[in-house]
Amino acid sequence: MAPLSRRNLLSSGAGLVTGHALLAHANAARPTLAADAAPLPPGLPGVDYRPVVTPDGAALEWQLVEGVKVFHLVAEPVTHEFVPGFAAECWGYNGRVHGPTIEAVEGERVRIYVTNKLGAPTTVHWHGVLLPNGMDGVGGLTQRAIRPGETFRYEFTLRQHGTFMYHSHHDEMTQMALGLMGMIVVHPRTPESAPPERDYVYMLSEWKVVPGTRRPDPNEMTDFNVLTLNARSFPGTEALVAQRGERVRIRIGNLSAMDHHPIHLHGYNFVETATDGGVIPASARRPETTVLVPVGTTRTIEFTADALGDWALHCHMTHHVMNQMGHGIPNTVGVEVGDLDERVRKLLPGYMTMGQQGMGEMAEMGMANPKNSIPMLGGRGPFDGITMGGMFTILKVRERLERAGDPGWYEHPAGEVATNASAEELTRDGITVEGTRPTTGGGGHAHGG
Ligand SMILES: [Cu+2]
Repeated sequence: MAPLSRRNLLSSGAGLVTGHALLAHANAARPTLAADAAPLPPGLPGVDYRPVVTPDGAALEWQLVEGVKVFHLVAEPVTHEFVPGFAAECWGYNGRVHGPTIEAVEGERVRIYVTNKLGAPTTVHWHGVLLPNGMDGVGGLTQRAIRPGETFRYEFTLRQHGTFMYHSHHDEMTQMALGLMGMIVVHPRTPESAPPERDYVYMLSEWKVVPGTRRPDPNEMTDFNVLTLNARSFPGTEALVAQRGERVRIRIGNLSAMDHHPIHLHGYNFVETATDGGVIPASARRPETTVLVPVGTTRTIEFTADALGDWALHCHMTHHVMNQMGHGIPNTVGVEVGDLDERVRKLLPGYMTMGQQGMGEMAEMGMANPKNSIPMLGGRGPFDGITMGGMFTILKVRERLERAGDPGWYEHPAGEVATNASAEELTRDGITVEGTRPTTGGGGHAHGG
């Protein structure tokens, strides 16, 4: 049986097939590998699709061999940097954490070799991809595990389009905690509409790396302290960019061990257009400002970049926008420490009680960090310290992007930045403020672009 496509239906003289029959066809028994071997010609970038961008990541290279797109994944140990100054000994693919994005086109045949250069057996599961059972990559269930030093071949015809994932399906708890995962994007053979100008893809994940150590701890179940977008934490995350008026698509997969992530975009309403189960029918789409990405799923959102500025894009779980946060600590909010610091310093030089007014002050203090760790809170913004880290990045929309890469900070039109109210303004509007002193206006930070 050939892959389902309008072209096949028409050319096989089945043009009279009704929608009902079409569904029956799609739900027919999964073809075997041999029966599924009549693919469409391979799709080419720039001709059949516009490639996606994986911020802080890369695409997996391929070559054409007799009409088949051939990929090669190498599972191996990788020293990975989450943020400059903070790295860990992880497991990844082809020298990267996470693995490079596999990009292909509906209807084509792919052959993916997997070489195991780890010290442990592994497999690769193609999450969401409809394929013959024996290609599903579940260790013990659909194949024996790939032993260290072995190379296995996976081969199937892509019978759908959408956003999927790949990951180890052997000793999942350990191997996924160490980073063995990546994204898969399958472009439609005949798109319903013009592809968006910007097409980004993200993998969400979470790690436990005790400050001062270099090995993610796979035994952690709840207290993750490194939350990542494409395996990077803010301020190490690359910004997204768009020009005004462009259509933007963001595909988000989540293979965190234990958490779902509500990803929130500032400044926009967007529409959720697809899951890893397929395209959401137009009648079922709804406007959103936050998309919940449960673990083990992908969600795709789209919007038009019509608002200029630097817009935050982040997980809305507040502990997921902290870096290396420790949670087993006493609550010091509101504590009056008196001469405690002075007394403790006799025993521990440099000691400081922190957090009496929350964590924000720590972003400003510039305290020394333990070796191989990062401050809990963000980085410098154009006005102040940004008190968010972890699963946080910035969408930068500009009238015109002169060159590739980060365009710098947004230059706001005059008078369009919130700033301290002047005494004249307060008087004009009848606002009385007891016990504080209004400063004169113009307290906004003048910043360069
Ligand atoms: Cu989260």
